[in-house]
Amino acid sequence: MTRPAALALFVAVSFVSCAKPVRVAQPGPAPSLPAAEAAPGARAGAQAAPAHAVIPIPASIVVDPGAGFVFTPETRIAAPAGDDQALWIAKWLAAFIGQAAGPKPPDVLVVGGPGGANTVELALGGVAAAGDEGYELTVTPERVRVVAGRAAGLFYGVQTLRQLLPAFVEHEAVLADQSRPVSVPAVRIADTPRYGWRGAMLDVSRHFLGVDAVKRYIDLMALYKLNRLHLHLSDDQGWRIEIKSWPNLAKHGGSTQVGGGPGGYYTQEQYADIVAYAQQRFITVVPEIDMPGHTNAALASYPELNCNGQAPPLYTGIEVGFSALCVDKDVTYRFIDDVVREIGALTTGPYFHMGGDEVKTLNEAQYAQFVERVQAIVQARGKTVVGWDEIAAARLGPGVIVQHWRPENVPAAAVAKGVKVILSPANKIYLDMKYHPATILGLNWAGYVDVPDAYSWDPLTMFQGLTEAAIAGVEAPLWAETLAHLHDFEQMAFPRLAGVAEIAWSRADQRTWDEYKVRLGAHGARWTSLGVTFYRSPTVPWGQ
Ligand code: TNX
Repeated sequence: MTRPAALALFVAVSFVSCAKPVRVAQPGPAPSLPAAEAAPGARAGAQAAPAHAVIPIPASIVVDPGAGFVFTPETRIAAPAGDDQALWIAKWLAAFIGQAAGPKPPDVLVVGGPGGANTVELALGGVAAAGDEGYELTVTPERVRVVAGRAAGLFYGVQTLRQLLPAFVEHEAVLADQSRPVSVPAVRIADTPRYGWRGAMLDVSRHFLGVDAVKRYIDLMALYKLNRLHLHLSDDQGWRIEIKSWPNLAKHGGSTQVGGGPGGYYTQEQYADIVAYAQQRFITVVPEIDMPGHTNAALASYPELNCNGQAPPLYTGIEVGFSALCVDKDVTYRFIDDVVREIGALTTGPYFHMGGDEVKTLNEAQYAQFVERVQAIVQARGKTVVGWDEIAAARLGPGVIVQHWRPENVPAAAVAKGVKVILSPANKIYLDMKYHPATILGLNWAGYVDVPDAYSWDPLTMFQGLTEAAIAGVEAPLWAETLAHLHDFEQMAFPRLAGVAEIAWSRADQRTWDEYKVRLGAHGARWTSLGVTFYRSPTVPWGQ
């Protein structure tokens, strides 16, 4: 694995990385499904049309080859009385169908009991598919029924229904005179996720992405039942969120980006709007302020955060590891407390990501003390600490979550401390890694990661010494040194992000690349309808 000089620099000398190279457990071939339990798609030959193309594959799905449900202009969507989230989901579905099946979107009704014939019924109640996010979806010629214990499950059931609908419905501007049969196959699905943390990270620091672009990514995450959006809000090249008590962070620190472009930042109102937009789609925003390293933008904005009292110039290159807050000054901790307080108050979710990666200018004791002090600040502000795997070198309290990114590092130190881990192995799901040597965008320090490589691994066997209970889940970071526009981000995320979602949601014994690639191929048409830029990897049999 070669890391380009600019980025390799620090990982190689990092005092927080493991001293000895440790063998990484190689994932074996994924077990194939026993014939009796095989999902219908699994029986299709590699190039044959799958019986369904739902991603992530549900825990249990039976497709009935008989007649399915057909939306007509009279089809109604019924929501249970007294639940605002369920009503919002029903309206979302009506807007999604739009004019695809008739002259106007389906009517939404609020009902006390069953919705009747020609209805898509959303119901809250006890279902066999347990948990906060599970659901059951039944489609017959008479009606569609989604039942879940909680609203999140209804939302996921509706996303599954969405994927069973023809791809043309995804077009935003389907007009009534273009309508055509909108049918769903008859199915019985009972579904529940493997992991509670199913994440994607956007690096909006190296290149800034505006609010609409972030919302677009949120929408695409929702299609695949991802539920954590980690926003990397600060780095050497840019500070991207307004902090009212330290205004120069955004004003000066946010004024540029890699390559010297104009940068940008979210006002507090805009950030709160992103948080609310994500929350409606059952996605929790995880804000990251990376520290003590990756802080040049902050150091450039406030001289007092530097040990020598002098602000460095803004930085627009892609080196890492050269900057650090002055960890011996009290003002540093007042600064951090203000930042955690303001961002924490705007963030409805429980998490605060403190970064902690790639620091080369501090010694081990300084680093560990810093992590412990910040941990206390974050906890005092009522938030759960998340940090990159380097933080496992410090004393961590219960409830801390460690995000594993370095393929050569094993999570043993973190697991021994009783914390949970998020798996983001760079050689598998760093979405900024090039697909192959001719890929224009991206980096290659962790290797080339084509679509089968990103899919064909299992969280439990990826690293030595992990137990299922220690794994909070899986997250795919998208670093943006080389990505200037949303379509660049999309080109690197798709198709790989869909596979990440399946790794995080579906059981290992349900997954094989040969079966998955056929379902994945069917999503090309959906992405085309949505206008998503994606890489047409020759490893995937793309449908029409
Ligand atoms: C490593 S992952 C980094 C980032 C870079 C990325 C590029 C991590 C915690 N640090 O600063 O952007 O590699 O792939």
